Amino acid sequence: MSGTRRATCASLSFWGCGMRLILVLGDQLSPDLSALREARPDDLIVMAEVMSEASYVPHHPQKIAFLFAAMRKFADRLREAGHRVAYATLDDPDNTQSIPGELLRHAAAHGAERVIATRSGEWRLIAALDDLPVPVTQLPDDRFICSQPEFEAWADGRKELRMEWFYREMRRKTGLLMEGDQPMGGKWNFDHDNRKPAQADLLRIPPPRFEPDAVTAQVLDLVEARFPDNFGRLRPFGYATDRAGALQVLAHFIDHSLDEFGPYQDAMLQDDPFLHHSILSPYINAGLLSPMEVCQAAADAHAAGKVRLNSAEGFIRQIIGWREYMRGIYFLEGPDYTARNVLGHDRDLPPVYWGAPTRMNCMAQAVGQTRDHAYAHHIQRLMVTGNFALLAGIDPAQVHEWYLAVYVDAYEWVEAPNVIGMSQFADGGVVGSKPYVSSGNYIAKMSDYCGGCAYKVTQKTGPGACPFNVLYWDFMVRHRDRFQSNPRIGRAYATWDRMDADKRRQIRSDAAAFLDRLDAGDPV
Ligand code: FAD
Ligand code: DLZ
Ligand code: SF4
Repeated sequence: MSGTRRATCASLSFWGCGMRLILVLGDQLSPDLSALREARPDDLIVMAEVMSEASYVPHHPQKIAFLFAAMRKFADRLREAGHRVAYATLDDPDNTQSIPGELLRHAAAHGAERVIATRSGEWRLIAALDDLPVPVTQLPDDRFICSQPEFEAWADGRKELRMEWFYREMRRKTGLLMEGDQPMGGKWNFDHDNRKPAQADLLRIPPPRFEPDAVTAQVLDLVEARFPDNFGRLRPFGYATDRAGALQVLAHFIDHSLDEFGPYQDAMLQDDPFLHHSILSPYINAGLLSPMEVCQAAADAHAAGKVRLNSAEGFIRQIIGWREYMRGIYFLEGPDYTARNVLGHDRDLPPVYWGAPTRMNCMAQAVGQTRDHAYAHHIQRLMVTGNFALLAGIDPAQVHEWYLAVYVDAYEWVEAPNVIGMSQFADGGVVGSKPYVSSGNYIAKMSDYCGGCAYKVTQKTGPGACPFNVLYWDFMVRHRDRFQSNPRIGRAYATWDRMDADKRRQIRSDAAAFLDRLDAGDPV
């Protein structure tokens, strides 16, 4: 090495002068990734499509295709920017089919002295990299608004963590929708203006779909051949797979859907999977869009008078509030979080989650669109499939694996707090102060599903009664000790206690009969 080179190298980094491997994972497709910011011209960037990542849960084929296509295009952009990139396709004969294996293969081939990575969004990969027999530096993932030390400092000493307080900190930190130190419009949260059911006959412009180009078409053939049995339809595939496409989805959302997002964000409609939702989570989570640019676009649209405040605020809260909060909780709570099960639920996930025919129209709608698009919106995930799993007492670890597998935006850092915490209350109240459970009433109010259902939502007992009606009370009674003093749902027990004793017996026996059918694998 020349004297000049040695001097340059010493001034560039304290990690030595030898060649390093820079790891870029499938959900780290951001040019300003912390690991990429460290890249020197002679470093080798390693990207790999590997079976270990593609099969640790049975991912939806569209999720695998989206990531592989986006990874291939991102690798091309890195090469165009002058980087050296070693990219292994899934069918490359030299591919060792795991991230550690690929790093070791390239370390041996190139004599690399160190691996530089951005910390993964899943504990298992962080541990796998820590265990590598070559030195590894795992840098913080700073594509978030709140760093982990900042979240931990915020959480430190609080008796309970609540998103709403955290969210206010993030509003102050980002300055989004702020007037000085006060929230725009005089309130932090405009949810009381939201939560309206949607009308089926209104014209809604669906999100843009993208015809597969040559790269995506090749990936689709690969995924079709290698993952033929995974739950979910691969085609038609319409996700964007690069930043330019993701920016188009963002612009389309801001122009056509954001204004109505607030009022209708909790609504559900038959055969309308997207309503006014943004469908931006796959792109933000994979790194094609940054959370701040998405929120800034929403705030700018409000400032330009194109979007009402309750919609801009509601949307921004989901991202700088919930999304950041969930990530903070995942890393705060540690690797055992996904094994939590405070309610002791142990029923197997029933076949209806994998598309078995069902007479429950709400479940058929939510699971059907999950199969078709690898997508369901928040209320379907929470109040249909999540609510049903919780009421039926399904093992939260199996519920967690299902959500991690079937959604195009699912990575453990965001999926687990939503499922184990918010949806299944398996963490005992770390994420939310009450379980999100409801009878069929909520679904009837927020959707048009019940009209087309074989069950009757107004019927409380008997063979035709909506299963959510009997399961709701069964759940409440089974967990009375835990919830009767909960200020947010404890009052329900007064209603139960006032009910006629025969009706209570009937509800419990209907619930038991329904759960027996579920366990037997009978259609429900
Ligand atoms: P929109 O409704 O348009 O919302 C805008 C954005 O806000 C989203 O793109 C997302 O980035 C963010 N957001 C909204 N709610 C949440 C939330 N609770 N947590 C984190 N971010 C949020 N989101 C994921 O990104 N990955 C998951 O694996 C995931 N699993 C979930 C599982 C359950 C049981 C529940 C109840 C929610 C889950 N969510 C998950 C949150 C939410 O459902 C999705 O972010 C949202 O449906 C994505 O669709 P969208 O982009 O159209 O969102
Ligand atoms: C989800 C996923 C899949 C299906 N395949 C790959 C892959 O082949 N290579 C890769 O680098 N990443 C993949 N990913 C994303 C990782 O699983 C993700 O980085 C971790 O789950 C951490 O969020
Ligand atoms: Fe779902 Fe019950 Fe309505 Fe049927 S009646 S769609 S099961 S809530």
